Amino acid sequence: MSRLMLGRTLERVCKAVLLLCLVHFLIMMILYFDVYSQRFDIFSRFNNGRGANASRWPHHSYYNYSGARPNATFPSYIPSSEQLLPSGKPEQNSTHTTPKPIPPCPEVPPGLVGRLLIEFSSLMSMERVQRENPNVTEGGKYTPPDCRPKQKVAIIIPFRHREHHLKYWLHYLHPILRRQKIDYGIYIINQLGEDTFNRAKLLNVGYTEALKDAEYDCFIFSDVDLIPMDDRNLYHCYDQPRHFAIAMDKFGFRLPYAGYFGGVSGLSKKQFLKINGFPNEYWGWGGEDDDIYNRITLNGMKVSRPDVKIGRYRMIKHERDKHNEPNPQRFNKIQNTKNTMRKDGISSLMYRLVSIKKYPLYTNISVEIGKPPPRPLRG
Ligand code: BGN
Repeated sequence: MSRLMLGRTLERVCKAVLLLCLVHFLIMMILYFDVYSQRFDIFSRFNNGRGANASRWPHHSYYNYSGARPNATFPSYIPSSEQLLPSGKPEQNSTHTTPKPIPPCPEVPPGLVGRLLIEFSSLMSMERVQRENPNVTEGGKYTPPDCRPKQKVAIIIPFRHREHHLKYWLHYLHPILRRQKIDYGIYIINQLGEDTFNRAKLLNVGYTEALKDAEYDCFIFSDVDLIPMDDRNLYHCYDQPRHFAIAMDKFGFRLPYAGYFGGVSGLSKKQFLKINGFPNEYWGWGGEDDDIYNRITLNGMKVSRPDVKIGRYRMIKHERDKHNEPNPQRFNKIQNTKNTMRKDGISSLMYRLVSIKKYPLYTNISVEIGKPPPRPLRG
């Protein structure tokens, strides 16, 4: 009898041990496949479009979003922390957990540092600036990888013979814009030939050409020699046309006059079209920014500005440019904005596009914009 009891007990113990083994085996299998699938996924991210095995792994949509591309100058096979962040788009062909959607970018970006030390004495080379900004993609574009910005911003720089300034501008601005979580593209609008410079017409060209390239909704117009001294001066568009460069070193860090709108300004597409863009007929230095200011106020808008402590700028010192002499007609012209703005502007813009070159840190658009009309003979 007791033997029978012992036998049954032993049988039960054996069954229990067997069951435990089975459960243990099942848990091991689940864990094994889970870890394996994660490794599979990470591995595919390492190889996306780059390694010899790239085509074997599925393409993940977030690569398109972050703008990374084959042949990009990222260190090979080492994904940056930014690249490994999930995108807002669901991954196709994925059999496991869906990635977290990308949140909208915060109103105040968390990584800003405030006041910046800006100097132009250290040697600057384009290679150095390229090395410092590996996440900027071809044509000078960048999209934050970890949040969704509300606006897409085109930064337009009128240009002629200022390569030295451009290096500093790119050196300082790319990291600032990245910290500000701006989705942006940089467009250098290069006036070909040696005829009189026309800043506002080049800005109109920049607006037009940037829109052919991507669906921008905000346009920031910046001189190449102006560097913001505070990264809290956020380069996006506002409810009203924005004047950013309100406190330049050359004006003693003050606004030179109440209606000043020069240096760096920004308008949304809607604001820009409301004023028929900028005037095309200001040849040479001065007045075009005042005309733009007039257009803004005449169309019922007013200029918005940052705090004077934040809107500080350093200007890179330089000689006055050749072929950009003060325009003697500017005094008369700014009195007439009301009569000229409907016919002279983005609606009447004419130019010849000569080339578009995409460099690692900017897009260079070279154009012929003509020359000033002959002055009427006196008498
Ligand atoms: C103003 C210029 C602006 C220039 C600022 C700062 C004119 C128009 C006639 C009064 N305006 O005087 O274009 O940005 O100085 O340099 O010259």
